[in-house]
Amino acid sequence: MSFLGFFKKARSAPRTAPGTRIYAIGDVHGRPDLMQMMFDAIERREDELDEARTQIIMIGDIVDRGPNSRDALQLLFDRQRQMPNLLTLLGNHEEMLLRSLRGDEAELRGWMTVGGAETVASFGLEPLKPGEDALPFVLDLQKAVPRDWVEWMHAWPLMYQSGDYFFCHAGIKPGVALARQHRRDLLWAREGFMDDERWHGGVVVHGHTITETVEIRENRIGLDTGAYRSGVLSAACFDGTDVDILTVRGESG
Ligand SMILES: [Mn+2]
Repeated sequence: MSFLGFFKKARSAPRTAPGTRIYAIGDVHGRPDLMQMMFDAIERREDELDEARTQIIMIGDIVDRGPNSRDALQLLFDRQRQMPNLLTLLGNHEEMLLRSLRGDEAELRGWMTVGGAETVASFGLEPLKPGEDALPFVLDLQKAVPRDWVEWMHAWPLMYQSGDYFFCHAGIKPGVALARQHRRDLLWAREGFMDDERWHGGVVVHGHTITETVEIRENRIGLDTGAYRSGVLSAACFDGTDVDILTVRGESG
């Protein structure tokens, strides 16, 4: 065994920051029913445990594709007020929503084709049709989405770190230090990341790319089980060196 190989093997098991338990929840995509089920499942587990040291992280992509993004945001917004230990990371779909709200027409037209149409419908709007004038639509959208929700979403961070775990929506660019990752990679990474086997300096916990079950590798953990169409929302609980998987099941989309 090479010297380097020895060190690779000998690296101790990844762990959370001392005394911290973290639940990370995968892409919700317009399924408040499943989000509610997951909060209930976590609460049942936490009943006899110390809530003060528990952090809950939504991995991003609360909106789009699924049937009820408006109610998903409402549920999360209300929860956030009761739970200071709930943190939502920005997903690429929130990025598209926020850019569309600012009047970026190219972004808006692209967003309509990747799940944004379902989101605007959940806010009571007709999706923008190709060739239709974008400006009146943007003004309607700005009226439909509550201003305090927009400010709240603008404040969602791109990443969160605890001990050896690095949480972000999509992934990272391998070969670049975790602290130096670009916004675009954190929100959109897929090719070049999913199959990379290098150690990234932390275990990257992410959503964004759908897998049938939670995918646990040495250097990354994928949580997106395609809730909007599978009816399966997944989460992982990290506590010291322990990792547990939680899933809730509802109707498939
Ligand atoms: Mn997603």
